[in-house]
Amino acid sequence: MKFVDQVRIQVKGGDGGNGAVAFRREKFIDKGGPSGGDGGNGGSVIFVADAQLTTLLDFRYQQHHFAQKGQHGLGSDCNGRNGEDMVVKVPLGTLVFDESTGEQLVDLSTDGERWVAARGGRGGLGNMNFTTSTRQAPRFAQDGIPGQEFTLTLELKLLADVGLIGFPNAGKSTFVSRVSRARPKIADYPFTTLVPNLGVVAYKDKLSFVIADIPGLIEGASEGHGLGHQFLRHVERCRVLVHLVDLSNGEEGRDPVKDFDAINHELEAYSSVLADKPQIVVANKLDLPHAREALAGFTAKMKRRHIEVLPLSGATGEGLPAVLDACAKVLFSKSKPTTSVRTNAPKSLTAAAKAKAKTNAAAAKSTPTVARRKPVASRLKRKNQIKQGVRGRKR
Ligand SMILES: Nc1nc2c(ncn2[C@@H]2O[C@H](COP(=O)(O)OP(=O)(O)OP(=O)(O)O)[C@@H](O)[C@H]2O)c(=O)[nH]1
Ligand SMILES: [Mg+2]
Repeated sequence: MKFVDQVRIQVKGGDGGNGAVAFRREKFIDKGGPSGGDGGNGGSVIFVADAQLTTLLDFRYQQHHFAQKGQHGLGSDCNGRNGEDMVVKVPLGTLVFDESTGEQLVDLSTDGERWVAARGGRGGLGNMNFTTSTRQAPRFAQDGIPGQEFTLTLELKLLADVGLIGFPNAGKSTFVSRVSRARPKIADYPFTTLVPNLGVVAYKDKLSFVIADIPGLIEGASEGHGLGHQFLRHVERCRVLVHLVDLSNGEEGRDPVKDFDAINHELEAYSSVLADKPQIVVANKLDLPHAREALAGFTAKMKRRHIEVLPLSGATGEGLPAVLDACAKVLFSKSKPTTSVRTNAPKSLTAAAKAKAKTNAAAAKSTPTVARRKPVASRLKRKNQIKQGVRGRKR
């Protein structure tokens, strides 16, 4: 299935129905009085967070979401029917932004959470509401109010507890397939994983957590190399990162410490929030003899930085329980994480990368509160007119 994590859509609440101008006419009832009913209210567009959805793909094909209009008022004191609300399901972790201002309006991060994206307009009053002692036959009624209309940008940031990071081919997808029932594609060429995958890990004592496998990072990802670092947004909300380092790379002349630093450099370039997350450093592919030989050297170098290294072989499963325990310790224990946490910040960030990181960090820190839209002047004017009395169509 195609993975889409950013879309632009238009939402509109239904217009309120107009009030009716009508008079009672019956045999032997002369001048029966006004009997125009009220218009029905327009339906609203309501977003509901749904844990079953994982992509915004549907919104690529359906970009306009218009709720039903209210029915106009009728004669014989009959009110118009209200328009039905339109319920739009969005994946858990969807952020909604106002397209014109760029303001974050809501963060739908709880299953079943509802948010009214565009309110429907109120129906107008029929002429039967406007009789007074001196105005017994009002020949006017109120118009319905138009529904709200907005252009919104939806952005998906998957909600996972643990994020997997590392170079391509580090064994991230293999790890996810070993610890969960997720079956991502695994192959011995870089960039096998093109979109994020989620897996649910059933840990001990009925505890479980969600793990996210994202496409591999390479040096210069923040400048767009490889698949870039756009997928890092999906591990931005994780509480702990598992950093897989492929120790078998030494055969190709690569230094695992340099690999480790390169990935952290990319995290730093993306956002300081991400770079400061607790990291569990895992040395992978230890079933291979040259990887096992490299372990002692890598562990010693990391120890000098006060970073603990957990040995693992994703292929044989050796060391898996210890990695899961380390994740669970951060996720479920109230005490501060004691697992290996990166302590050395990379030094040589370019000025552009620093500026980018700053903006990303600010965006990540922004509180996900429901912001209220500022009323538009024309809408306020219309509201006041209605409050003050009748703004009707003379008929
Ligand atoms: N020997 C050995 N091979 C492994 C191990 N883990 C993964 N591999 C192999 O390494 C290759 C890459 O594994 P993936 O799990 O696809 O790596 P990835 O990090 O998801 O790679 P991308 O999706 O490209 O970023 C595959 O051929 C795996 O079979 C391991 O522990 N030992
Ligand atoms: Mg993969």
